[in-house]
Amino acid sequence: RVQLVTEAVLAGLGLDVSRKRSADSHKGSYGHALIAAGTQRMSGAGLLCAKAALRTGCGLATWAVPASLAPHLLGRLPEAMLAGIADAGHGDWTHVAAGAITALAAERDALAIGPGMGRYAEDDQWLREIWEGADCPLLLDADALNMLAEASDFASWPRREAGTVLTPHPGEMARLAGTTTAEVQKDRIGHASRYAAEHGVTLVLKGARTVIAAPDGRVYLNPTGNAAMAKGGSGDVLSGVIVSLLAQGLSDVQAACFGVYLHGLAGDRAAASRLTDSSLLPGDLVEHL
Ligand code: NPW
Ligand code: AMP
Ligand code: MG
Repeated sequence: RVQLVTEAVLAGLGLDVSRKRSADSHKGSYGHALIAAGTQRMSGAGLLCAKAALRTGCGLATWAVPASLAPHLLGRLPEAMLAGIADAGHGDWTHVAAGAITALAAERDALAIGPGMGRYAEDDQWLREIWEGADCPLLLDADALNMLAEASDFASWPRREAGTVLTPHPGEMARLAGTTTAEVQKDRIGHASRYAAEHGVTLVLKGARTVIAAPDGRVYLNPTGNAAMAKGGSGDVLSGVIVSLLAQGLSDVQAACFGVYLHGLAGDRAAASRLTDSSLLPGDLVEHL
């Protein structure tokens, strides 16, 4: 049965959406998110993701980038910690050791990987090392999904104990499922729910009326959001929102449903604050979280 995401449904998932921070809480009470995202060419994706994570309430965020890119990002997001990971000197993720990411993840509460990472040949085993090595909840988006789509042995990867959330747009879903964007759009619920059940992940199929499919067969449709959000960077913001909720201790299904709902609501409020729905920037979504 397909359910529309409402505040009542979120409450049914065990979420208190009007929860306040308790007066004696501190940054350690709200989790530490790790965001491995961005390259020379697409540092904005990492910036949007990390900023959205902090705006969604995690207590700490570390933004991991290839080391040679780090000096160019100093001061861009002062609230986030910047972790430069040894690279080949070009500001991209080639030659960045997967073990360096899992080592950072071991000290943190959730990991998002993929936005603005770029695509490299034969990198699916690199992703597998992270899939198996990171024992915190994991969110895969954008180029991490493209890596996953290259992994012919994905069916034999071990099930992760901590939650796993995948956030493909229809183009990325088509690559994962080995089909076309048009076929995905013809049966969005079918594609999302089959993939989630087959691979034991929570799958968020983005686009107007985002579908959230849980590994146990539950399916949700999100009513918030609008076409003003159809601009490069909106998805990078969503990854930050969801990883922040995972770091705060929400389960994969809770974080996916609440995150998609909040992201769309921020988009609705941001769009209402503009004169036209053409002028919205994904950065505005972050300010309306
Ligand atoms: P078509 O053409 O319809 O078959 P890609 P990307 C489809 C980073 N970014 N409904 C559509 O396919 C990302 O994080 C960095 C239907 C479209 O042509 C990634 O790392 C930014 N179809 C990287 O760029 C800002 C839809 O997918 C194709 C659809 C590449 O990501 C931008 C494009 O997908 C960007 O976020 C929908 N709702 N949505 C930055 N400022 O740093 C997508 N499609 O080839 O995977 O490229 O999504 O731009
Ligand atoms: P991405 O393609 O990765 O940048 O993700 C785009 C984000 O914007 C996803 O969260 C989509 O659900 C959202 N989005 C894009 N277009 C629309 C739309 N027409 N209605 C609602 N949400 C949208
Ligand atoms: Mg995207």
